[in-house]
Amino acid sequence: CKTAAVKDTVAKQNQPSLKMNNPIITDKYTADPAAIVYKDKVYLYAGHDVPPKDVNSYRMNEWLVYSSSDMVNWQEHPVPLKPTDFSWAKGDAWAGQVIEKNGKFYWFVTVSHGTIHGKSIGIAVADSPTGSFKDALGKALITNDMTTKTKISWDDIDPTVMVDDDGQAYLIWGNTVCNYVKLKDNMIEMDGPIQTIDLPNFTEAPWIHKRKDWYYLSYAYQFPEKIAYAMSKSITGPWEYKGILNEVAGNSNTNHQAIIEFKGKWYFIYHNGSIPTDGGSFRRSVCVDRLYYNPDGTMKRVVMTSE
Ligand code: FUB
Repeated sequence: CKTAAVKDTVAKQNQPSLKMNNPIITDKYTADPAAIVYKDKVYLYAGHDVPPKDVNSYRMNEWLVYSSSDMVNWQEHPVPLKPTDFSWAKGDAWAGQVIEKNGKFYWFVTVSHGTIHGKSIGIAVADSPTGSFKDALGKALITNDMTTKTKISWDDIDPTVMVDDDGQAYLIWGNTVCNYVKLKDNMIEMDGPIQTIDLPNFTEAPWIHKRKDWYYLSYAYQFPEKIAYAMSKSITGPWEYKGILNEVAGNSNTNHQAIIEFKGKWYFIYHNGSIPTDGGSFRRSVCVDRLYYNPDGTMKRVVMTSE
């Protein structure tokens, strides 16, 4: 069969493969992974899916943090942040990303705003990658009334952040429309107008990373979500679409990726709904698989451990 042959070819290209024991966390449902490498460890941040039995909608009341020295054994740390740590928010621990700058850890997160319609992006800060994190700004950085292009309540979600080689920080986020804005040196204020990036079938979950002299902008594509990506020589574009990086991950309509290099290897961190009994779109689980590049800098399609 043609599909099997293609999969076999991709698997061979991606050798040697590592047994990752996916999903990597099985005692809790974890979603929307983000990760950073700091001092020989990986810190993994995730939302905690906790819908009551028979409820099929997002219920996420806190974020979780784990660390690992080998990408296989993960240590859970105390809960580092909750939406209730933002006095202006009313709940919903949706996706975010932590970035380190000058010894401070800034966590850009999605929450529901208490008084402004829809989702907002807030920032928490800590002196350690495991927290505890505190509201850095005392208000939301991005609110739905700043970007009302699609009129949906969840169009300002899923922040990803990068500090470019010249020290300029950028925030990228969105659902349906992908937005970006420069950040001031203090990391907690915008520095210029909000602009948009045109990406085919952009749904949500942008993740920015750099390897050699290429910038990569991966994102959730269509729905149910695959992960696709574009490449550019500049973080401000122009972006060239490069195709699908990851197929729909088992039993979950959403996918959400983080891409990191750790000890010379690249990893694709994502979620699926693969825990037997009640795993699914609202009870998700973080997984890790290896990521490989082609000589021209494009990324090979990720072979999920479950394939
Ligand atoms: O977990 C809530 C939302 O589902 C995230 O913000 C999206 O990326 C999708 O994973």
